[in-house]
Amino acid sequence: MKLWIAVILVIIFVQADARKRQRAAHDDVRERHVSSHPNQVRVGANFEETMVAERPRGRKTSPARDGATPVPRNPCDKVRCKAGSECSLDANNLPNCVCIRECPDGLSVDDAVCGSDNRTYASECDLKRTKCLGKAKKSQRRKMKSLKIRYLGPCKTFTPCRKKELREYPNRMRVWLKNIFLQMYDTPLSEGGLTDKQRHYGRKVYSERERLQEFEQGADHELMEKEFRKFYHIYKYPVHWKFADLDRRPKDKKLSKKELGPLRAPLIPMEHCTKVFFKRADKNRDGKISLEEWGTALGLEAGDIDASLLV
Ligand SMILES: [Ca+2]
Repeated sequence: MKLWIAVILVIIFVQADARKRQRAAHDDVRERHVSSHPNQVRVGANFEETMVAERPRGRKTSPARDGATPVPRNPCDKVRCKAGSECSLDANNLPNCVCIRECPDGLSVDDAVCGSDNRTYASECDLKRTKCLGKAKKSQRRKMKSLKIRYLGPCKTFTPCRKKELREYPNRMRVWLKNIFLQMYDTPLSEGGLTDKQRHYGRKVYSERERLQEFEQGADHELMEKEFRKFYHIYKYPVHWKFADLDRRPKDKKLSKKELGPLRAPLIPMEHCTKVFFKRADKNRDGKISLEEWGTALGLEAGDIDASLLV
């Protein structure tokens, strides 16, 4: 009897051991199958679920955090379109530059610009969009190619520039340049402020700022002239700084009409002598303002016009 009990116990043990080995072998095979596809994490029974859980291999998608579906990168992200156009995806999901479909609305009169065609546009975007659409039409292409911003604000009729006003113009311009320079001095470089070199060259303008008189619109010309003579060497640097700031493409110590654009655009509606001033400044009539012409028009002595200050 005891012998039979012993035999039965041995059989049960052997069967249990065999089942255990079988399970272990099966798990091992499953594990090896999964690990042979290192980019796959099994999360479900069907193919779709497995693919969703696939780890990102490249940088085509944003990483899936918290198990969320990765967001594919927009093909337009790295496309830069010309002014007046924007990137759009075609039927094949390929990026294309097309004319801006809609400019922001609900703008104020301050956003309006006057175009070189003497038409008022609701915004800079509106002008550039019109130019883009016009260039696409053969009949308008030529005309539209030259369309640009003449000045900021709605188009208006200017009274003629009188001789006296033109004579006083450099004084107002110098004060304006000095004020912009001081504003930039306090602005961080990351927000368009000055470089260390520019701050170094203009440190005297900044340290003496409290001594410089502020002039309201319509200030007496004689007073402004007197102030300029008294602080001549302070006013000298902002004149050079602005020239260097505008002289960008190409950096050739000459200001083309295009380079002068960012200065003229806000100045023209405020100062109706701006156009005549720049025309007169161009002594040799080559359509560009050299550093000498710029400095002379703004009242600097020939010996004080210094290219080494163009930083
Ligand atoms: Ca230039």
